[in-house]
Amino acid sequence: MFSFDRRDFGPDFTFGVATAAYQIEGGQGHGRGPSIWDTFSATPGNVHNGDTGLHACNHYELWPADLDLIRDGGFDAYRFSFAWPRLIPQGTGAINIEGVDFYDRLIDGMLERGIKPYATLYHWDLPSTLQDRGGWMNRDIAHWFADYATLIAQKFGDRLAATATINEPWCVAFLSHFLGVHAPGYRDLRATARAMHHVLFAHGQAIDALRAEGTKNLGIVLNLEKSEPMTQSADDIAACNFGDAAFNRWYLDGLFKGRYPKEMTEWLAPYLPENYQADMEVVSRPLDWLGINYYTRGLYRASNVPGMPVEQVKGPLELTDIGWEIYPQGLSDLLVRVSNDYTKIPLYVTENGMAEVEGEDDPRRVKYYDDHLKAVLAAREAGADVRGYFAWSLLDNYEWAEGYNKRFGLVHVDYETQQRTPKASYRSFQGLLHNTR
Ligand code: IFM
Repeated sequence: MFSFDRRDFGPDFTFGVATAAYQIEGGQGHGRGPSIWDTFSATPGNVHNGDTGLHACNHYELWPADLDLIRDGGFDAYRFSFAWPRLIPQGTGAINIEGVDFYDRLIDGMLERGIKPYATLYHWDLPSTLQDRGGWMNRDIAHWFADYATLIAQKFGDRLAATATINEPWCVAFLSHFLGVHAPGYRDLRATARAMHHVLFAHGQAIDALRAEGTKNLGIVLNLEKSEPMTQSADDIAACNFGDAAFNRWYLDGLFKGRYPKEMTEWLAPYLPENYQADMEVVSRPLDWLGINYYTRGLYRASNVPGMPVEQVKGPLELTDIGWEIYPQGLSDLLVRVSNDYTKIPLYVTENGMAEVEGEDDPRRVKYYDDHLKAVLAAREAGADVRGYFAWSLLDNYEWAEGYNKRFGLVHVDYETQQRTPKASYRSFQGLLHNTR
C-alpha cells in the first residue's frame, strides 16, 4: 500500500493509467494499414526475440474488460493513443471506417464508465506509406499530420478531455534516426536533424488544426530526464549540458521559447532544414498543458568517441529490470525546473513506472510508485502546478525493441491466454483511489 492519502493531492488531481495503440491493440486486420513498427519488428535483429505487435494484448477485442479494470482501479482518466494507420491506412486520403468505429466504441466505453479520455495522436506507429515518402525527414509530414489531426478533431474531439499531439518527440527523432534503436532504425545525422525539427513543426501545425476544429485542452508529451554530470570536472559538466540540450532543451526551448539551444544548432548546423527559424512561431504555439514522461536520470561524461559529443554512463543507483536507475528526486527537480524556467501552464506526469521481472507480487514497483508520487507532492509543495499523474502502464505490453520481455504493467498479461491478473501495484492504486472519484 502507498504511504500517503489521496487527499494529499487535493480534490482536483487526476489519477490515470497510460497505454499506446501499437503496444496493446493487436487487431491488425480490420482495414488497418501497415506501420513502420510492423516492418521494423519483422527485420531480424531489431527487436528482442523477433516479437511484433501483431497480437499484443488484443485490446482491440478485449477493450471492455480493460476499461473495467481502469474503472475498478478507481482511476479518473485513461491516456490512450490513436493508431494513425488504423484510421487512415495509407497515412493520407481514404479513411478506414472500421477504425473510426473502434475508437468511437472505446471513447464511449470510457465515458459510460466515468473515465476521462486523454488522447495522444501519435505514439510512434507511422503509416509505412508515409515512411516511403521520407517520414519525419520530409517537411510535408507537418501537413499530413495536420490533416490527420483534423480527422481526429471532427470524429472524436468533442468527447476528449485532453489531447496531446506527439508522444516523446526525442524518441521519434533522436532514438529512431540517430541511435537507430526504434523504427525506422536510421543512424544518420542529417535524418536526425530534420526529424528533430519536423516533429515539432508538425506538432505546431496539428495544434492549429485541432484548434480550428474547436478541440479543447491541447498539449504535447515530452520525455524528460534529469541530466547530471558523472563528476564535477569541467569536461563532465560540459558533457552534461550538451546531453541536457539534446534530450530536454531542444524540446522545451523550442516549444516555450521559440528557439533551439545553441549547442545543438551548432552541432547540427549543416543538416538542419533551410530557414527552419521561420517555423519557430508555429513550433511554439501556446499550449493548454504539458505532459512529462519521467523514468530516470541521464548521467554524462565527456566522450572519447570521434564525432560523439558526449557519453552516457551507467550510475550506481538501484536499477529497474530494463536497466534504468531509480531516481525519484529527478522527477521533483524536473517538474520544478519546467515550472520555474519554462511555463506556468498545468503540468501532468503523463507516464511514470518501472519494468519488473514477471510476477503478480511486485513490491519494488509499489515502492517505485510510492516514492515517485511523493516526489510529485514535493514538486507541488515547491510551487509546480502538477495537475495529474498517469502510471505506465495499465497492462504488461509490447515494449518496442525489448519485445514482450520487459513488463511495465499494473496488470499482468499472459500472452498465450490473454488472461489479465492485477498485481500488487494495481491493488495499491485501488486502495488509494477507491470510492474517492
Ligand atoms: O513503453 C514506453 C512508452 O511507449 C513510451 N514511454 C516509455 C515507455 C517505457 O519504455
